[in-house]
Amino acid sequence: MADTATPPVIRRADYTAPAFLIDTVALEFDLAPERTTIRNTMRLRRNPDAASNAVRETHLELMGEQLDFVSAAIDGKPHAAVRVHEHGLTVENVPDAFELTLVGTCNPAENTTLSGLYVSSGNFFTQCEAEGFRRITWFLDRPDVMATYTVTLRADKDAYPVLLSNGNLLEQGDLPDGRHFARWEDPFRKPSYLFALVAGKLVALEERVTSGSGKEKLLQVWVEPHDLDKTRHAMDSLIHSIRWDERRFGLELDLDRFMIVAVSDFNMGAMENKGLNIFNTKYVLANPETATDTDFANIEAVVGHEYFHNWTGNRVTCRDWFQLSLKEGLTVFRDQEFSADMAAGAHQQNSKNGGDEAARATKRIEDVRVLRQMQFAEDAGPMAHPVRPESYVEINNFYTMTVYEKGSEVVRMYQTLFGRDGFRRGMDLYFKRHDGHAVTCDDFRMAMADANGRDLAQFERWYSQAGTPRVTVSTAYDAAQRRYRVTLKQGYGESSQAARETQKGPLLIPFAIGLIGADGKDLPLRLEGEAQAPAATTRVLEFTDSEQTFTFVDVAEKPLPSLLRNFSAPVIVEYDYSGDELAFLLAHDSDPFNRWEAGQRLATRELLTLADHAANGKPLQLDDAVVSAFARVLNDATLSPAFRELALMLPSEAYLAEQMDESNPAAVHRARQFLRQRLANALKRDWLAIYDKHQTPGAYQATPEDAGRRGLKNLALAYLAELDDTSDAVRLASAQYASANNMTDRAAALSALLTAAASGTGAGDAQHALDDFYRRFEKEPLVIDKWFALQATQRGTPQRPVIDIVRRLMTHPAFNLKNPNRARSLIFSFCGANPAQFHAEDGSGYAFWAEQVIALDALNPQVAARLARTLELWRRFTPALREQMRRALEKVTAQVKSRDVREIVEKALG
Ligand code: B3K
Ligand code: ZN
Repeated sequence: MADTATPPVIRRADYTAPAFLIDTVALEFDLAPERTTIRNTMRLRRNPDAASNAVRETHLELMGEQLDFVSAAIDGKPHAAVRVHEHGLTVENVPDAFELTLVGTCNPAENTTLSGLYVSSGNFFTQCEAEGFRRITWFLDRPDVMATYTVTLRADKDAYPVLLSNGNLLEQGDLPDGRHFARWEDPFRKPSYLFALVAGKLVALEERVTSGSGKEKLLQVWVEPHDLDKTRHAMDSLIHSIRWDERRFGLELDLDRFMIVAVSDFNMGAMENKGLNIFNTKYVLANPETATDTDFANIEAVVGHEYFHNWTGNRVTCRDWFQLSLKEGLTVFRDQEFSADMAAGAHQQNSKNGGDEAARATKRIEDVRVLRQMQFAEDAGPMAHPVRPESYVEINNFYTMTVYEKGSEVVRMYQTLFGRDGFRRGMDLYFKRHDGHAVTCDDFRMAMADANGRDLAQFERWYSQAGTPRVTVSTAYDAAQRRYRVTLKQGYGESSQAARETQKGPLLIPFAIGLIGADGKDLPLRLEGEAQAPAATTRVLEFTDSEQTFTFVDVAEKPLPSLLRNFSAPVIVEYDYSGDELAFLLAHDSDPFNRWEAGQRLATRELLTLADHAANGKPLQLDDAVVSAFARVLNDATLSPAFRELALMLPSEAYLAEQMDESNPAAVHRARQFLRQRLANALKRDWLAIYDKHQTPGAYQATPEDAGRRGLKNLALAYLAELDDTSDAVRLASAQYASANNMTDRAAALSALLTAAASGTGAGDAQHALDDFYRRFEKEPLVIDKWFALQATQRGTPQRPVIDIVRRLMTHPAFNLKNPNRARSLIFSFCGANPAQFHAEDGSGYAFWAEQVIALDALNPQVAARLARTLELWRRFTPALREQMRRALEKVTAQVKSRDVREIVEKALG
């Protein structure tokens, strides 16, 4: 970790099969916080498929980090020809097939990286993906080496009453000196990154379910005893996930037991270890008092995601880490579909076929929002890479929006091209061919191609091409001929440096389109050469050339095109809509995604003009037509509250800044504030009415319907807090804060009070609520995270900049840099989610950022590298900010030690 030399670059093209294979692994742990001993007995043999030069090697190279060597034996006899080095261990003079026993120790108590074996709240946990197993024992720690594991855990019985590992429990019992043991066996071959153990004082919510084929399964959600009252939702989500995978993909749980364990110190969301998923508490624990609607939805999505990995990732895994999207893109797609089906009522007995399309669309909109805000930005910066990267320095830096979210869009395009049934045929063939193996993205593509009788050679470019494609659309209507020509061109924008460098030729883009008549209804879609128009009024055009024209015939009137319906491909569409046309689409498009999209285009266009004026000191003005277009949606009772909330939510400041020629966070903030205040003041009566109408009296329910009502109601409250006169907002928010029976309403009320306080009124009410919130939830770390985050993302005033508040909170007794959730709640929230304050002209935000990256680098390189990324788009900012950001990056570059952070800052400055 503390290399000073430039770390090596790992390249996809250099892949070679391993020289040896490992068939079985027997691990014995003597767990103790400061010194855990691991005895690892492996059966190895030469790999018949290894390259010929490897066949002659008489030594074995194993990876290992931060381990102390104790002893080695081959076939039970001590073996002296062993050399331990910084990156692992070399065993000389090995036979063709043998049993190797290695004994070593590690120090879990001192392990602040949260990779490998570590201690959290006095309990033991592991995290092995991507390369943490080598911090537990020496191994061929690469995903194409798959073995079956038997694990024996020994520990003090009082301190560690629960001992868990992957698979099935074989036996457990007492040992002398107050110790006990448990022995686990995982019958499935797996790569080392899926190994896990947990030991400590934990309790479980248990449930037994019968799988599709009639086998009984034990499900457990393990938590610390005081959290048992927050496990029901995770358990329900797990049961729904199991049912959904059986129904939609015919995939059953393959173990007798499936465990989820929650831990409060965790680098990411959760981990799909075979049969023993380990989760950040944030994605397990929920009850109405402590968790918001968003938390409930996220828990369902993450529980689903990790469960779905059991087939897409575990049964079929990745040959090497360049193939990461093989499991991640596919599993994100699966969790998105699961959540969409759940929102559409798939879990209810009387669910209609396919469920409610509008509910599915809201989920789609939320996912696309994230993709465009985060992945498009990644693609425009120095970390841009294809879904299947070509090289990396530190693999943990490549668990990215591109690999996950764009990867999911790439998988979704197969379904868009072949339909649900065709996609299912491809999945079935994929498992038939590759179950139990470590494979590549090409293998998945070939399964989709072969199952559907298609040549998908061109589709490969989606995996190898970096950058966000741009599709430029032009149209022409010939009234006399009743023909409508749609011409599509594909290319890359100015900012897409990476794309221009790697350009491989045109992509196969499934481009969904509809045509809308003057009455707002869809027109029939008959393409030239077709005998008649198909029944569907959305068509997926297969756009495969750099430029292509599609001619619709029999078009009775000049249509308005609805382009890229349901966001059928991860591209930017450029088309010169007028403001009136966008308002029309916002009011009428039959594709709910594109209705929302029209509103976003309208708002973005308006906001960018306002930002430009703000940057150049010109007065800000707004066209009333924009306000009335939004007012119509807000008051359209045929639309679900959830949809109206999304439609009235303006594009984020970060997204808008990224659309400017030179990102100017202060100007964007002023522009967005101006529009919010205009919408607040002009629609005050509507907001008040919406607020009243969307109350959810009675017991809290985390249903999509109730969550939608709360979402719209709380959006109304947030707009009311923007009024010139905030007295209504302060009154409503104070009352809501005091009477709330759930965290969604309480946190929204607190946030509205903070907003109102920033404009000068109700500062006392805000402070009172903040103090009350802390006292009330002092014992709930996840809620205290919200308390920090709300303060870090608040608006701030010239007299009270948020950086001062953040610096003060860094010294709060509840702050702890070693806990990733806490670091994220305060530091990441400020640096990543409060652009106007973070990018303060005096550079105070950047100085703070540099300090925190350096401090985290010494504790936890993975978390530090994530924080380091918040400055990567520095070149795109105004000259004054750019210069200060460069200096902060240089300061960090000079001081950091981990290859994680170095890869990020060096690429940024590169
Ligand atoms: N596979 C893990 C992520 C591991 C990240 C390692 N740095 C969780 C997930 O995607 O399901
Ligand atoms: Zn995943």
